[in-house]
This record gives sequence, structure tokens and C-alpha cells, in this order.
Amino acid sequence: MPWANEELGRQFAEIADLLKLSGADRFRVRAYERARDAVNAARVDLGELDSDELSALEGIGGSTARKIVEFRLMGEIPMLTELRREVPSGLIALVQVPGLGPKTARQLHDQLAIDSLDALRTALDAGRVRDLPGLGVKTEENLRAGLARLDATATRRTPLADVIGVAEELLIRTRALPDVSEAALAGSVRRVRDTIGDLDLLVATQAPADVLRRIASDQLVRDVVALGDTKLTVLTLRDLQVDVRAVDPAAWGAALIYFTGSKAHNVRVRELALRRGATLSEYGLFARDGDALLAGGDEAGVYAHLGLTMIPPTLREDRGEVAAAAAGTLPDVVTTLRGDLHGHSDWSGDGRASIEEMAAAAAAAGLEYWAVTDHAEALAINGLTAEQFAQRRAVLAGLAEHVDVTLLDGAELNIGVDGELDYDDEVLARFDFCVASVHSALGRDAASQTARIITAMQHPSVHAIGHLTGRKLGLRPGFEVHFDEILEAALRTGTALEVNASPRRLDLSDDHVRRAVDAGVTLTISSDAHQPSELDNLRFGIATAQRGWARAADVLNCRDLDGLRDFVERKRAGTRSS
Ligand code: DGT
Ligand code: CA
Ligand code: CA
Ligand code: ZN
Repeated sequence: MPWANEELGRQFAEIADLLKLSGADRFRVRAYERARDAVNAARVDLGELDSDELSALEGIGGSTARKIVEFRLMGEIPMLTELRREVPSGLIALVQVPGLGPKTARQLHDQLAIDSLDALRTALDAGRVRDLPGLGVKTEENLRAGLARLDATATRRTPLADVIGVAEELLIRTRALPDVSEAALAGSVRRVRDTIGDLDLLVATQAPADVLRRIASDQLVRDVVALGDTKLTVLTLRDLQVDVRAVDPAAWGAALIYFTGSKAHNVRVRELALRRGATLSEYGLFARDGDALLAGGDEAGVYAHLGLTMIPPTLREDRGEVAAAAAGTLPDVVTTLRGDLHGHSDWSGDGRASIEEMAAAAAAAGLEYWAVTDHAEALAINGLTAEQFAQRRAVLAGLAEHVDVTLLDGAELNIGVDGELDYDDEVLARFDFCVASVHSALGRDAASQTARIITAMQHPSVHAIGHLTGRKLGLRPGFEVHFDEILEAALRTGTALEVNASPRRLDLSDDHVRRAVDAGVTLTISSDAHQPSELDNLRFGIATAQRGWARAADVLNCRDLDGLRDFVERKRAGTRSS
């Protein structure tokens, strides 16, 4: 999604939330929720249209268009700035607690003067919350559980999902500045970790002071923390810290290695350099006697000089990659996919685009096949009945000749509490490909989650398990599973485990991937796209798989259609796939 759209969507959503907190009537709130939805659904870059063009878009009226123009001028919608000032910060803190909505928050705030999480804890312990009208002992229990979950997810790290838009926009703007010869994101963003401490941006230039000054005055920057000749630290709109370094183009490769990290990887590479009679710093690789520059302009050259093959950024975590690169045994990690095996259309309620639109996007992304895995019926809000899937099947058949990608007739099944699935075996057997996911009873213990998932894996029509732990980065932790048992069952039943590529999920995680690869379990890397732009998320899934050392051979959707059908056939026949 274009950066401006993403930021606007977030600002309209925040306006709606703050209006709710300030007690605005629900029609007013609804208007801003509609603005949020319209902005999120827009197919064009809203940062580039004038107000007439904006008003002409579906769902965007005159008032929304005016706010978009204000956003472009000021970086933040003034109404939002104002609301942030007006709504008490204690109230905002309270709605961070999972399960605590704006209405109850206002009640707690206005009637018990609770204005912080600590004050909420104290009031709960004193048993004061249960006496408020409409609340009770059950509410207290829920709030305690919510506070515990908040503690569990509270970290100062930000999900990649929340920074990548700003990061890439800042990179684009930096590259466009005069005198910039190269620019790149470094640090954990370049290594594609699932959460980010701060952003690191590296610029190669002969005019460092000018370039840094220009970056510091960019509209994305809210605050300049420190500005020097070669270093700049700023806070962006969303209070995310960005460290910017300007370096000499001749040292670009060495600097990129240094600032990409990880720190542990750098230490390991420097040790190796020392053993080879050289020193490595952000300024280059130097001979220890005589200070001659051995390498530094490009990363591969520095690694090569140390006898290492090029190490992809996603592998630089000191998990054995330096020794493997020295021995020439670094895995040839997965870089491209032939298909996507988990995605939605507007046949299920939360899909935002038609099958044709999604198929066109899949073809444009270079995919050979795309599985339409709309939700199955046990997902009460938007699942399809068996009859609706039958209708969809006819539509898919009719579309086959008109799209540039092979459409697979798929479903995302719901794993019930005892591992039961949505339809009877006969209905299930008609699908080309089924993902099965846990969408209910997320709070169960590890043993029951593991048992229900393994039961689902034993079904001949379940080809992959979707987003294994249900985590949503920054929102909720995943549930626990006994992962070794899951791996054993995946292997025994010939079921794949999905790396869900949504940056909100990245589930399997990189650690899970590494263990799955070591166990010989087949993976899928799937976008779970609900609209065309989300197919772009596949890159985060690929990066996460790389972080777990997965090769193309480990990934089902790196195979051609015959290879995929063979996997499905073996599962049906109960013969283990390799
Ligand atoms: P983060 O920000 O916590 O998500 O993780 P990173 O890896 O982005 O860490 P950060 O921002 O502190 O530093 C960026 C890179 O700079 C880091 O990956 C390696 C390099 N670096 C920073 N401090 C040191 C250091 O003291 N020694 C070495 N060798 N490298 C460092
Ligand atoms: Ca960083
Ligand atoms: Ca940093
Ligand atoms: Zn899905």
C-alpha cells in the first residue's frame, strides 16, 4: 500500500478511536471509520491527487478529501493533533488493555478517577471496579487477564508491520536528494526481523552535512534528536527513532556490513579478519601491516576478501552463517515463489477484491498459480457454505481461460476445538488445496492446541496448517504449542506448515522455520492476501523463511504445478511426501 494511504488510514482510525473516547455520538465516529475504510481500499496513491480527484474516489467525500489535503500539507490531520491534546492521556492508556473498550474506559476514568494502568491495578485489587453499574466480578477477572496479556506483549520493539511503510518512504526520499550516490536501510529492518528497535538508514555521499540537513527537514521527521556532520538521529511522525549515517562511497560495502549487523555477526566476521591479518571496520577492510585498503566498496568484495561467499542480510544473526560461508556450505536460501497457497476473494466477507482482480495481481507478481482459499463456514462472520463453494467452483472454471494464472480451488478450513473441520469428507475432497487454521479458542493450553492441530493434520484433505500460533505482532502473543510434536506429525502425515507472510503475523517465526527445516518438514510461504496489494507481503514471508535457512527445496510453493499436485495426491493416498 502506498505510504500516504497507510498513514492516512491510521490517522483516520485514530481519530475514530479518540472520538469514541471523548464520547462523540456514533454517527460521527462511523463517518471516520468509513474514511479509514475508503482510504485503505483506495487503489491509487492518495499522496498524489488534488482535492477534486480525491472527492471523485469511491467513499471519499468533500470533508475526507479536505483532511487528506491537510495531511499532505502538515503531515498530520489537524483534527487528530487537536484530539490528541483534548483526550486525557490516562484514558488513552486504558484502552490499550485488551478487552477494555472506550465506553468502560470512560466509566472507569470519570467515575473512579482511574487515569493510568497502575491506578487500574490498584482499583481492581481494592475491588472497586465491581461496584460500577453494569460491571461486576466477571469484568474484574477480564480486566486482570487483559492487563496480564498487555504485560506479556509490552516491549519497546515495534512490529516490522508498523515501520516498513515509513522506512521505505524515507529511503525513497533520501535516494532522490542531490549528491546521494547510494542509500539503503540497514540494521534489523534490512535483516527483516519481525520486530524493530530503531531504524537505521545509510547514505553514501560526498556532501554528508548537506544531505543530513535535508533529511532532518523532511516532512516525515517530527523531531531532530541530534544532527552532526556524519550522523543524524531523528524521530519520525510515529515517534520511531531513525539513526542516519552518511559515509564515503568508497567505504559503502564495509559500512553496509557494519550497520546491517547483527552485532554478533559483525563480531564473528571481525574475528575472522583478525585471524587473516586484517582489520574490518565501517571504513573498510585494511591490512594490519601498512594500512592498505583491501576492500570496502561493496559487501560481496569484503566477504570475498575474507574467503566468504556473500552472506544474505537475512542470515546475519551469528547462527553459524560465517562458518558455513567459509566452508562454502551456506544454504542456497529461497528467493522466489511459483505460487501462493493462501489468499482470499470477496466471496468470503473479509476479502476486499474479486477473484479476477486478485488473479490479475498474482499474475503481475509473476506467480504461476494462486489458490483462492476463502473462509469455510465455521467462521461464523464470513465463511462460505458447501453450496457457495460449489457455485464458486463453477465461477473458477469459467474464469480459467480469462486469467493469466492457474486458479486453484481452495479453502481455509477452521480447526475446531477437537480438531474437527467444517465439512464432511466428500465435500473436502473436492478442493484442490486446503489450509486449515485455528481461529477460535485461542486461550487453550499447549497440550490441547497441539492435539487439535495434530488431529486436523491427520485429515487427508488438510494440506497445510495456516498461521500456526495465531500471533499478531504488537497486538497479541501466539498460543503455545509443543512444536516438536507438531513437526513429527507434519512429517508423518505429509502436511506442510505455513509461513504466513503478513508482517502482522510472520507465523511460523524464523526460529520455527529453522527447526522445521532441520526436521525435513515441508513449508509453504503464503500471503494470506485479502486485497491485491497484500500479495507484496510475500517478500516478508520469503525473508522469514531465509532467516530460518529454508531453501527452495523446503518450500511447497517453489514447486511447479505437477510437484504441488503430487504432494496433494500423496497426502490423499496417505503415502508420505518427500
Ligand atoms: P534493533 O534496532 O534493536 O532492532 O537492532 P539493530 O541490529 O538494528 O541494532 P542497532 O540499531 O543498535 O544497530 C544497527 C547496527 O549497527 C547493528 O546491527 C550492528 C551495528 N552496531 C551498532 N553498535 C555496534 C557495536 O557496538 N559494535 C558493532 N560491532 N556493531 C554495532
Ligand atoms: Ca536498528
Ligand atoms: Ca540504531
Ligand atoms: Zn486467511
